[in-house]
Amino acid sequence: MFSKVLIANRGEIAVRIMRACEELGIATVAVYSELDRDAVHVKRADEAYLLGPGPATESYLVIDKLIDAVHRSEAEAVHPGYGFLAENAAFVSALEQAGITFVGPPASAIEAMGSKTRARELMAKAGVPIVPGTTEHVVTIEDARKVIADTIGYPVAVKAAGGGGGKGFRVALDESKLEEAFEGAAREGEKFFSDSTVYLERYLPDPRHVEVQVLADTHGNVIHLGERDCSLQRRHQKLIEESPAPVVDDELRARIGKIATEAAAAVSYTGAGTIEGLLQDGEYFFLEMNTRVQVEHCVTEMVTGIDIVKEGIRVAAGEPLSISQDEVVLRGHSIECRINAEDASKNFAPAPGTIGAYTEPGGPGVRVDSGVGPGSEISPMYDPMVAKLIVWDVDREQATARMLRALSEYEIENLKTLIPFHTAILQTRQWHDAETCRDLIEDRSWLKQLAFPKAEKPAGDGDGETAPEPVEQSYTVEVSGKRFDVKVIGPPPAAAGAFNGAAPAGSEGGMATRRAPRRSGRSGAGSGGGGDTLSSPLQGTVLKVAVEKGAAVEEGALVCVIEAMKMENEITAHKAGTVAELPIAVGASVATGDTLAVISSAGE
Ligand code: MV4
Repeated sequence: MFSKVLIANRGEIAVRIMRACEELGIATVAVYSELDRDAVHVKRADEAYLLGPGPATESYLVIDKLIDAVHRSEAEAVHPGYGFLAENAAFVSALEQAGITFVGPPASAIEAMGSKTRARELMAKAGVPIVPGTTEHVVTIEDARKVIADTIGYPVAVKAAGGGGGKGFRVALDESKLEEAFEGAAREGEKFFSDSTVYLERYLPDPRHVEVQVLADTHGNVIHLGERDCSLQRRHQKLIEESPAPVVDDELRARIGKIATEAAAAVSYTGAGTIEGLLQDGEYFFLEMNTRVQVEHCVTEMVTGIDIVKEGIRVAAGEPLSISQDEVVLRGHSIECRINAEDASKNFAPAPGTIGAYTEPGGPGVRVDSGVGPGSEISPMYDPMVAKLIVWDVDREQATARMLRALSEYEIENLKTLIPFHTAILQTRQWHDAETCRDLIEDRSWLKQLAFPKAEKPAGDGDGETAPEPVEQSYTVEVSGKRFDVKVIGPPPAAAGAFNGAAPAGSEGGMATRRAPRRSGRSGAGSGGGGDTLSSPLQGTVLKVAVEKGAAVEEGALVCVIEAMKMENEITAHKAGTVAELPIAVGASVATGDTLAVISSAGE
């Protein structure tokens, strides 16, 4: 087994991996960006190394900097988590060349599954059922018309070959919509993956997203841990996941489990991976393989009792899996809600900010995987998912009740999160009946049920002001990019800001915590507060302006689309009225807090 592992990630997944390492007796090494100096994952690790400035392209995505941190820390292996470099074959090859073990599959398996057309071809050859369509690129629209006419038929899904997770995915219901779909998918493929090639699939009208967890070792063992249902998505972002899938019985589970292990074996897979597929009328079709540990792995852990992250580390160290297929038993039901810093009532706009008071739920059957705590800053620069709330109970109905109880216990002050959204969704009839939720989120009927957020406490609640004078003070210092915690014994410094402004480590310990000033002018229930100004919740580029100056808008109407972090964010009117000012144009850059529009109420 390894003695030291570097975790090339941040947030909740970095903490999750560190927990597994600690249980295996492995020392942990964190890496961090300048924005993450005080992040939970950094404090948690045994050692930490600075990578660079905030943008991931200057920190978490820089292969050379990561390899340098591995050498300096003398870690033997790197765990990539999900996102960032987790599915980057070039990273895995670079580690291989440097003699560092990658906790994950071989580069060849990542590459094989990275190209969706290649994956479809390989799977078809291995006898794995794929969604009917092409296994080769469709170069021109004329070619597309011909294949559709000859074999696939309408409606058709046009997907980018470099895609996955819904990026570069368009649907053409009939021939008149084909050109738009074809060009849209190609454009998105070029933008996100520098690959404009597309392929075609029959569009399944109302499938369930069912994925199978697999584990494989280097001794030829490939097993599956049952399935997860991730049908509740918004624009291809999963929001709620559960295991087992409500519509999968033992017979179907054995069938899709066999499909999944055969798919993994076909690419000589090792480690933890997921076969994503669509289930329609009892038929299962391979969609793609995710060659990493996924966000939603926790629900499988809850119903199987198997620690997927630990198994992945064991396999990377050359050990055999600790369980065989016969020993995998599903028990009860587990649900996961993603706790994102997003405002569901504003079209899921990112809602970065600084957390005030913070209390995680507890009690029987409740698990929280988080990467934040009181005072944590949620930057618009990274993934908005700050935590996952996972519950287990004996069946789906009781797990739902337990989740609602846990959501009500979760207190995250000063930050808009999806907690009210989850609370509303889990009380709908559609959730109760385990419907596919196809239109549930888009039709916004759940909006009516959104609970009003608790009113903010008045500022200046005196935290720390009367704290006794400490005689022992901890600081964090960085020496040549390596992080050290130091203890200074003596009278406290006169003001914060000593040591180049480093914040006292463990500031829970009595000293005043530096809290960001509470935002004023945002009173009441938080739905815009009655002001006319619609401010940008994020930094980005205006892609589209959907209203004109002088126009009347309804509350919730689309005002503009802002691209940030390669995501398109719809910004909607916070109130009904007339667009009095509109100081934005397509292509313009906007900063967080900039005025996008001024909407004056009718009659003003
Ligand atoms: C599909 C599909 C229908 N037909 N492919 C792709 C990425 C993943 N986020 C879902 N994707 C879909 N691919 C074909 N050929 C429908 C979806 C889909 C979906 C499927 C199940 C449950 C919810 C879904 C939400 C959006 C899209």
